[in-house]
Amino acid sequence: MSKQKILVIGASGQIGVELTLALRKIYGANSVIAADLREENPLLKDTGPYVSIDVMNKEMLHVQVIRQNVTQIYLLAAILSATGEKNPSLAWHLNMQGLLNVLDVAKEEKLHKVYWPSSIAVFGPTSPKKNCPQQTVIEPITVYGISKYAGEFWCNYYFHKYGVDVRSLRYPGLISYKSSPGGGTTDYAIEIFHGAVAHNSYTSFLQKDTYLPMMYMPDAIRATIELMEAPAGNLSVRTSYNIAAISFSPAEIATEIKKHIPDFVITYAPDYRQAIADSWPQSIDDSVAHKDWNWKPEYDLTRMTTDMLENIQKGK
Ligand code: VAH
Repeated sequence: MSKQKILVIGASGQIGVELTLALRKIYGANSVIAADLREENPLLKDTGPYVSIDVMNKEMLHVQVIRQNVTQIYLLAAILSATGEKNPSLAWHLNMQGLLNVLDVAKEEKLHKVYWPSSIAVFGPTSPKKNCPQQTVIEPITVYGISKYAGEFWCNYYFHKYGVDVRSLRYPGLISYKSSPGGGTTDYAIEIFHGAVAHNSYTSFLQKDTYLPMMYMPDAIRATIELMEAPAGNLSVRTSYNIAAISFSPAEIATEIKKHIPDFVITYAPDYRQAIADSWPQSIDDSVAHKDWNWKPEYDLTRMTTDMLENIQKGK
């Protein structure tokens, strides 16, 4: 395969940091350029090149792609569900124009591949709650979900009309300890671990029986890389693939944490994010991803909880 040069836009974010580090392990430090509008995340320091890029500035993006001989772009920059509801027009503009800028540059420079994440947030209250299928009624009620669903159709369009090999996953809520969550409705499932370690307690902004599809970050990173390395001919989905790992509620994850921290106490104070969570499915059918590129998760709730607590306690 010709030498790859990967540009990760949004590299300082929750997913971007871990994806950049994983890609550098595979392709070599100098083959993966980390880019963000924000400062370089400390976890990326001295691990490879870092450039400041505003994905909304298409001309600047195009110049960087040419100057750095970029062959692949991973676009992680986005405004997530909870933050998006506070500033709908900014969320729509950034999530949509950022993607269109990347797709246009990929078309014009004939890039090898593009990765862009969608989310289970595309589903809405009229989608099936359990084992929500790849294709079903999809009527998102958040700006984030609307922008992700619209983005899926743009990816499909650029693939079929211009041959841009853009690939996408509908991430569930992603849980990690390395960097802060990004302003999503599923952030409680990260905050709860830090609350448990710091002061044996956490107040959940979602009700105790709010089941949501979730995934541990190592599974999400592996899914992303496995999708990007799959033979193009195996891929039947060019909007975005459902992927799944675990579904749990705040009460269930609290019970799992109590196995490690017996006096951990959870309380509940639902806020505006409850309505967003209630609009999403509780579990996802990812049989198409399994069929097309053999997707299989490796972390369940028990294994994730153990790993999260061990690493957060180490970092204390
Ligand atoms: C959010 N973490 O909460 C994101 C994710 C399925 C949710 O897309 O907005």
